[in-house]
Amino acid sequence: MHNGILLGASLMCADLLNLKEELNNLDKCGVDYVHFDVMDGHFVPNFGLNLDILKSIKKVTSLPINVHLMVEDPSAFIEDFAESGCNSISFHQESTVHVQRVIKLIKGFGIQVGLALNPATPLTVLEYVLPDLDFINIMTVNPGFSGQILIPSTLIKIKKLRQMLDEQELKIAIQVDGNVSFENIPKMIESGANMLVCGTSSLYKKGMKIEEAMQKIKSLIS
Ligand code: S6P
Ligand code: MG
Repeated sequence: MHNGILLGASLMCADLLNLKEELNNLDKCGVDYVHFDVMDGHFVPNFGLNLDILKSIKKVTSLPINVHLMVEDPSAFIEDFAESGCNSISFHQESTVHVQRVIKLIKGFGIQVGLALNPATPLTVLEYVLPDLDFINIMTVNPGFSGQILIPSTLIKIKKLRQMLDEQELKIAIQVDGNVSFENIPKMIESGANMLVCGTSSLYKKGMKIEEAMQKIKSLIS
């Protein structure tokens, strides 16, 4: 935790040929958690990291693993991921018919649960599930790819969500995922985000070393 903010590294943006070294570096420079993107080629038009990669990285890192399921039927994947040692799982509201059932399923494994919302999904979908969640993943781009540009209305959404949580005195983290750049980080935090997913636009910025990028992120949140 840095000044009340959890700093996460989006592993799909790392050098996949050198994952062990990459994870060591993340640990050394003080990253709080690893964000682990899973895609099924249906919910989003891409494929991300998978269960075998999770099992392998668990052998070489003790950093907490936050799985982000961008899949059509999250309930089919939860047992395998939970039993492979991840610390939290978020799934998408848009791909889930029985949201409370999936929340219960995840909590049953003793891990934290988050609900992810696409940029166009209104906050009203949270009304009856909010107190059951540990965090909310506000997607600031449409999920599926790194290197996209922030959708500006998502900043207003973060602000409104922060207001909702404060009004109800709920201590639920607001995670932001997508174009969490050096430029956008201060705006996201000012709006109320406190859990960052850092990818190609900050931590893995081309031409910058991870240590250097991390220093810059820390200076932006201090
Ligand atoms: C894909 C995924 C994200 C990305 C992350 C990349 O949508 O859910 O977690 O990996 O957004 O970061 P950046 O800075 O390239 O947008
Ligand atoms: Mg993600």
